[in-house]
Amino acid sequence: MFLGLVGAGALGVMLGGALQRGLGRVLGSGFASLLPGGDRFRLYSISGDFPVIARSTYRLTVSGLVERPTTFSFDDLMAMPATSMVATFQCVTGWRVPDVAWEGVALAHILDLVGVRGDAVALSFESYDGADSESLTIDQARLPDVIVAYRMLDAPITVEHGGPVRLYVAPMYGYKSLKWLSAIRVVDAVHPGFWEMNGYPVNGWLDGSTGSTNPSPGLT
Ligand SMILES: Nc1nc2c(c(=O)[nH]1)N[C@H]1C(S)=C(S)[C@@H](COP(=O)(O)O)O[C@H]1N2
Ligand SMILES: [Mo]
Repeated sequence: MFLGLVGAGALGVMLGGALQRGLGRVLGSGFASLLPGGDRFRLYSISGDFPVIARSTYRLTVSGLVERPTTFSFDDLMAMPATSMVATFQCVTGWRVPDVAWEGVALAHILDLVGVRGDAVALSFESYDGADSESLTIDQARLPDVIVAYRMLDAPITVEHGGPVRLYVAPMYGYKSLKWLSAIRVVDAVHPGFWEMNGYPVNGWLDGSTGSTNPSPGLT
C-alpha cells in the first residue's frame, strides 16, 4: 500500500522548509537518542518541540457547535469516570507497540457534558505545539475506545508522549492520537488534519476500511 511505503525521508521531501527540519530532528538519524528506556515507541513531533505543560496550568477548551462551551482543567478530567484499555499502538509507517495500557476519559463523556448541537458533523483537535491538528466525525469520536488520555504505559503520560493529556484513538493509526491536546472545536464539516493534508487517510481505521464509519471498530 502506498501510504505504508512513505517513510520519514519521503515525508520530509514532501514537506520542505521548517517542517522538514522539525521532522528531520525527530525522524532522522538523531531520533534514536530521543527514545526513552525501551518502551519501543518512536517519539514524533512535527513542530520539533516537545512542549512542557504543567498539570496545574493544563486546559482543554471545548467550543464550537455545543450548548455549553467549557474549559476543563487537568483535575476536572481526573474527576470524570475513567476508561482504560490495553491495545497495540500502530503507526501507519509500520512500527507498532503491543499491549500498551491507556487510561483517560471517554471523549463521548466530554461531548455529553458540553452538549453537541444537532448541526455538528465533526471535531477538530488542536495541540499545544501549534502545529499538529486532527479530525474525527462525531460518530467516530463517540466510539467507546476513543479517549482523552492522561495515563499511558502504566504511568502519567510523559512530555515526549504528549502529556499531560493526549488523544488516544484506539481503532485508528497512531497519527490520529494527537499529543499535547489543547482544544476541541465542534464543527459542521470534517477539516482534514496535518497528517491527512500530507497524504494519510482521513478515516484512519487500522483494518484498512476507508469509510467514515466502520462496522467493527476498535478492539477485538
Ligand atoms: N502533536 C503531535 N501529535 C502527534 C504527532 C506529532 O508529530 N505531533 N505524531 C503522530 C503520529 S504519526 C504518531 S505514530 C504518534 C506517535 O506517538 P508517540 O510520539 O507517543 O510515539 O503520535 C501522533 N500524534
Ligand atoms: Mo505515525
